[in-house]
Amino acid sequence: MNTKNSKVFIEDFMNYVKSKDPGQPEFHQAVKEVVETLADFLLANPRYIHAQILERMVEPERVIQFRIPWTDDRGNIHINRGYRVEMNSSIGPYKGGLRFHPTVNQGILKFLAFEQVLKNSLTSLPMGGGKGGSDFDPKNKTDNEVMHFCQSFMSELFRHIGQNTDIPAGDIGVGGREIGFLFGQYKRLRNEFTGVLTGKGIEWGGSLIRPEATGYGTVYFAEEMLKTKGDSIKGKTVLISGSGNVAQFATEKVIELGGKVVTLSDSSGTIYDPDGIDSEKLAFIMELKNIHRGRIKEYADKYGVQHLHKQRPWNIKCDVALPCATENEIDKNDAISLIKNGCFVVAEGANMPSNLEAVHHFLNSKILYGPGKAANAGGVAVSGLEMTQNSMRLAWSRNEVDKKLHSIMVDIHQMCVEFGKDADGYVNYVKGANIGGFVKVANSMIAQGLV
Ligand code: NDP
Ligand code: 2IT
Repeated sequence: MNTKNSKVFIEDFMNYVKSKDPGQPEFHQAVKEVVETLADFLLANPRYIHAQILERMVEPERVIQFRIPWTDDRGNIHINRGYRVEMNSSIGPYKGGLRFHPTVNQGILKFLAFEQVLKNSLTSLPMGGGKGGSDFDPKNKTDNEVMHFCQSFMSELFRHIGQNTDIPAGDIGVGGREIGFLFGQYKRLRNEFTGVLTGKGIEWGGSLIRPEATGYGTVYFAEEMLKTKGDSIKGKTVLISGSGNVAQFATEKVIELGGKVVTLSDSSGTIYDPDGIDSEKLAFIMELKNIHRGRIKEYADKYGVQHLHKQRPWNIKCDVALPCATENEIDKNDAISLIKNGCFVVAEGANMPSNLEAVHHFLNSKILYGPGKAANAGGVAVSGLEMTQNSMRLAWSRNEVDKKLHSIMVDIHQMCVEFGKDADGYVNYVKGANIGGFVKVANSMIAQGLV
């Protein structure tokens, strides 16, 4: 196999992956992005090919699928499907979020778990990779219904997880409220209080800065990328998509660093505020989204700005784009439009928000492009720090955790530069993140034998 050139290598490997699981396009996409940038490295380091590391890495160590029956407030019975993909435990226990969204299926969770393995490795903390969730839609459900669903979900999941085995956290549709209900049920079933979940409330074992960590980390990463050009976020016009956990705290950090965020969005559309979202307006959004669970359009109504119905932010002029909503929210046309309008930094708060054509366009245009597995690793990194604090039965101050988060993001950026610098000096952060994340996992797999 190592005599083949990389194009053939990539094609052969993708045929292998697709023939095994033909119905999982998002998983194929995530694997392809990695294999495209790893091929030359693997061909130059054939021991990874001989050990079939890639073939092993695309095969989850375990996939759990289960039934989740629950009743709504009117007494109607609903059946959802739950999953946990335990992808790779070579450098630590499985670690990764839970997503509650109607689009969740095994292929989506495999893409997320595959990304998570490399991302967690990049953090330098001892965490393997996993991802789980359900096709349950938390929209328009009462707190009581969400609690009953979470209790039913955990009534099966609890037997598969544990503080040294698999430690879930939040993702789309799973925030502080859901983690609370899930933790309560785990504790009740196991009769033990452990750090089995991260993103816990601050009064019961959570870490300061965990809610902020993904958004802050993404902006720290963008700031590091800008530094390589002697530049900074200060004074930059920034587009952000989404208006959930990651988007909110990315906005907060951009404001703090002197940038101007002009958009946020949800699945119904985008608000465009040319004057910029300031701290007061952000507080309104946080209350709207986290307490009233309303739609972003209400911001447009309140502040008299445009709501672009069913549109994404990417046609608006900016310097920096931070996609923080969901996968494949930037296609090739969006990428072209972004660059045409002057955007020269893209840092991904979301997982795989750019499709492959968009990624190729960013790289070919030689802009600063930070892929999700590097740029959004701050969330899981602080989850790792939450696990450390739980093990020590201690809690660190806000400043201490934030400093550690910042230094982890600086280190990840540095690793991307080390492994991703092309001959012409351009830093291909995709290549850097993929090789940087891969090596430790691959070496550990070889050291641990065929398991
Ligand atoms: P939230 O559920 O808090 O917010 C998600 C936001 O994205 C909402 O505004 C939502 O709008 C929007 N969104 C979700 N799906 C779609 C869709 N199909 N089309 C358009 N908009 C959509 O999730 P998070 O902020 O936690 O997660 C956002 C992204 O960041 C995800 O890709 C996640 O995997 C990633 N991520 C999250 C981390 C974390 O710590 N939470 C860590 C690393 C990455 P609506 O309400 O209308 O659905
Ligand atoms: O995609 C991600 O990194 C997350 N959703 C966070 C995972 C975690 O375990 O904190």
